[in-house]
Amino acid sequence: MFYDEAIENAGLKNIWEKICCGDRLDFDDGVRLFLAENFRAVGMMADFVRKKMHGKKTYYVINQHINYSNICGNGCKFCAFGRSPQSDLAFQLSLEDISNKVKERLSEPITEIHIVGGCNPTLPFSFYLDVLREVKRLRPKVILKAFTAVEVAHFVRISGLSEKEVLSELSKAGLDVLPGGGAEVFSKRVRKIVCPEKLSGEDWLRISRLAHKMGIKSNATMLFGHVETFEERVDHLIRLRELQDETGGFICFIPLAFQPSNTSLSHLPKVTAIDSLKTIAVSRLLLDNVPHIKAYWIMLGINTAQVALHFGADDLDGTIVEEKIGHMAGAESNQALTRAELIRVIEEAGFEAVERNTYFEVVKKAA
Ligand code: V47
Repeated sequence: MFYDEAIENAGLKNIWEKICCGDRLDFDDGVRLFLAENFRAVGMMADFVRKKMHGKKTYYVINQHINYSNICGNGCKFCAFGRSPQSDLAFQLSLEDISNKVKERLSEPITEIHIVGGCNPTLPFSFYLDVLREVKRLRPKVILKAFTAVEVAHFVRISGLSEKEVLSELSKAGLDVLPGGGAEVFSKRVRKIVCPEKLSGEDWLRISRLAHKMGIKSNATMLFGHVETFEERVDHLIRLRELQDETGGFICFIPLAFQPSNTSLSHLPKVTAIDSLKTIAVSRLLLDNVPHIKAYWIMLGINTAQVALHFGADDLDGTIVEEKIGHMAGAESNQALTRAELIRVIEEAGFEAVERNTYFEVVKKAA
């Protein structure tokens, strides 16, 4: 078989044998995959696993992103979005602004609203609960994917409540799922360089664990292509896999390609397509217990995201509209795609486009 020969020539035969037997890959396998010169051989293995799990299905969601504020005290070096409260470019949406953003798109078949922002020291916890209640009032059926573990930790600080109480209040106000942001790379060394003020990797994992145990599912991300080593990427993936073994609460994993423009790390080169494709493939191969791998077209660009569907990814995220975090850091992709554009990109790549909701339940289309 062509697969066997290409993979054997790439020196990856024993990893391929493990994959074919359904055996779990270990840390060293992960590092070897990143170091492999033949990225196509790594991609073939990931494609094999992806096809076994999802066949020709590629998912997308009709969603809306709302960034409520860029005011943030964390000052992460990779971020072009956050601003101090004094900055001319600082913004803070009022409850009415957010309400209007939802109202403007009420006629669209949106199934997910993704709400995130900076850790704004001036807003009370009640604001976030009001946001959830208001959005659910306007769109009762929408799935609210809001506030990362970083924001949850911030709400704990400003409210004086415990993590469990904060999550419980958010859930009562309408929160359904936590988005995967803020995980960055769990390594202490990396966080000390790129986000020393942010919650630790252990804190991120603990809040995710707690959410899962309370019945709140979540996503997970990894921000790659800055100061981290391949070993640190593999460590990140294995720590996510361990938590997933324990809780089963992660729906989807999203490798985020670092966009350097307008950040304190703007001297770093842009992530290449090869590195992005390899990272997606290694993620698919190591995260054998996470059902979905997202090729987030905002950060990858739509062309690389399309190819990523052959490298282990089975999801493209969605229509989005008004993305700020990646675009302020120089992402060259569009701000939005229509459903027709997403379907075209998926079908042209040889896959079957399936509309999903946040939980990856298939959305029945109106006839
Ligand atoms: O947490 C910040 C990352 C994340 C940059 O859960 C950057 O479905 C690249 O988490 N270059 C926010 N990345 C985005 C995110 C996300 C997106 C789409 C779907 C989901 C989901 C989650 O973006 C941040 C941070 O890790 N980020 N700055 C940058 N310059």
